[in-house]
Amino acid sequence: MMGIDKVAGFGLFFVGFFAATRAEPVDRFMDPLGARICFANAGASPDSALAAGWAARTPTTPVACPPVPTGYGSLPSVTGPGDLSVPLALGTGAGVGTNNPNLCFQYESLPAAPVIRVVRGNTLTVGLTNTLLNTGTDNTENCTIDNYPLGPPVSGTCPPTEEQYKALPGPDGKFYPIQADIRHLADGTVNLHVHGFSVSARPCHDEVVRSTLYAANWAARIKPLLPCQSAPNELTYTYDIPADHPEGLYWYHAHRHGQAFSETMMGATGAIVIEGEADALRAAHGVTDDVMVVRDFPASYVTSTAPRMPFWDVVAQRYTHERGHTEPASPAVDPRIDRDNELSCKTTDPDAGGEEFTHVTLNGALVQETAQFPPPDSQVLVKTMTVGERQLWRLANSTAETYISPQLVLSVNGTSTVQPLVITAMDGVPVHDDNGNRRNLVVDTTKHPLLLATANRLEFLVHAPPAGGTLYLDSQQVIPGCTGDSMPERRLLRVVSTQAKDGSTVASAAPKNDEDILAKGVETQYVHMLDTAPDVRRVFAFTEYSHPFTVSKSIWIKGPPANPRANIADFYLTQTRASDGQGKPVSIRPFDPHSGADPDVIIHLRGQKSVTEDWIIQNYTLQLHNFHIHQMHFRDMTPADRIDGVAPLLDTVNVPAATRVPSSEAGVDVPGVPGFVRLRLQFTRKMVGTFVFHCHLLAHEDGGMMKRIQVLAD
Ligand SMILES: [Cu+2]
Repeated sequence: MMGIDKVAGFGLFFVGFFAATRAEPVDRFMDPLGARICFANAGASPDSALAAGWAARTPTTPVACPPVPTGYGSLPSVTGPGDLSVPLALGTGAGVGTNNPNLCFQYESLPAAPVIRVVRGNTLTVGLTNTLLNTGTDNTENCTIDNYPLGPPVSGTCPPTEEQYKALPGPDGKFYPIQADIRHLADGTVNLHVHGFSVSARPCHDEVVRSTLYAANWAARIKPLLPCQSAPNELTYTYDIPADHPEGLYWYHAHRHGQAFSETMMGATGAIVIEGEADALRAAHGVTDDVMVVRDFPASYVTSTAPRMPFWDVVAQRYTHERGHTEPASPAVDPRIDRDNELSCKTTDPDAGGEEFTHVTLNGALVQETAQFPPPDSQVLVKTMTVGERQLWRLANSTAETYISPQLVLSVNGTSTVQPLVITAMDGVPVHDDNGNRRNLVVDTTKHPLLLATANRLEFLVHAPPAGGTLYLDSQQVIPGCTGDSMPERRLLRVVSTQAKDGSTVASAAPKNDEDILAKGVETQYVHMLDTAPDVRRVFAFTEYSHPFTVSKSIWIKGPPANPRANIADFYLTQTRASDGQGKPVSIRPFDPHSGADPDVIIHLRGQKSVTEDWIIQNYTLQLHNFHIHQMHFRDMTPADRIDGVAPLLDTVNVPAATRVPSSEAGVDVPGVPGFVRLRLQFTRKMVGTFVFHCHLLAHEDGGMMKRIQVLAD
């Protein structure tokens, strides 16, 4: 039966958030015996000589992040024609709002994390140095997520109240910023993921489970360092970018399991542009680009007008309900899903979500929100273009937890019209038809709203408004489902035009759909993907169970938790069925990076060039999740996701929520038919290795909604 105590009411915010960061005893390599790893600095290191030398070293002062910009500005770039080497330091500073500690990837004295621009076919080397200082007792590990108290203090060696985590700087005078309302393992370790890159998953390349850069004052035990680490807080990543790698916008961010959410939300992100012939063609036509990075942070750090009441939006609703269950091929409900213990909603809870948890920044500057939409122009970030100018806008959703639904609105003489988006690339891949020929995709966002999940990128061509007119970049309201967070409309940017040198006040007519700057490149690696029959079919399930249920049944927590909490959820991703027999019963065991267990999916190439698989990802919950897999792009074959006939090639895709149906209990709604997407993936020899796939709402990922996949050449 569905107990009323499991209902998310006031607790919508907690359901989506606190629950997520709580689940996993993170770093079992430190303490293989279990969840509590709050120990003092004791014991021999696997590499004790190194650790001793390291402990004797006086850590340098953390790199200081540049001040937060007060207005919109283009991001600085690091670029070069061939192989590119980019030394980055992870530093800390003040974010927007009050007492909002930030992280940043700093390159020399640039005013923001650099846009790394590298031409495909070259090698990108990122030498990362972690300058954060850990302020835990004896500079060892702070408490695990599981011991962060939401209620009464937890006894033991861990700090008994969360007040201790708010102290800035730390009691030893050193500074490791801990975001007060984000509960996480705060030991200052970090690593790096290049999102969307089709490169090696081996350590020293794009590997995220084993790779660790410790805090600069780390004096406790360490794992043996990788060959590309000259010190525990340094790691040099090498990315060999294939000559046929899709050209477009990518991004880098912190991916340390248990801290990815916090560190990404605190700003440990940046953009990467992989350049190719399209850039040269645009440059020849005088078309520049502007990289726009959206980040998010907890709304509690800014004083804004009261959160706006969510309202129903028929268009955005499509993303949660209509899409999934009107699809005739909707997969059946897996009989092993525990329908009695799924997270539920009150019937009065809106599908628009609960409290507004995050606010956003654009290229580091705060996006103001006001009680009424739209806000007055004076409160909107402003950018200037020249009359007649065309630009490629490269928009990255680099948030940890926030959806963006971009829309362009042109206002001339008091009349506003939504402009079609002329899209050149999605998730870094130029748009192309099923035969591999490039095209631009013209999308009317009033009819087909685009929903950028955390990590999605969109590249589109923008014409400057005529003199006296204003162009706005908005984010439409997003309906995440009744256990999600509220995502209201946001006005991200307004554009005004300065007069052109020739005095003209209107743009000269551009060729239809900007096809004059459409490169003739062919996406060779994806041409035969759609007409290749899949070798294996798999089904995966996103599930959320109420915390008391999973705690009592889970095998990953020893005994009852010290601090049981009711209104929270646990997050899971399970392979439920597979035509090669790898399907398993639905898991109530969250991802454990150090379990040493077999990968959840094993792909055997058996000497073939590639293996093609079809995956159905089901969402049994009452909120949007999304699916991301490392090292590759996949085809989104879901019929409803096709735009103008194109099945998008993505690295991250939204999975709509389950339908919401009344339960036998009055006043309680439960998940009905799961939402789903149908994906085609092609595994090739360059993917041989072990990597991960997960929900890219990073609180869910940290909370366990992640799995490991291994590609074998055998
Ligand atoms: Cu999720």
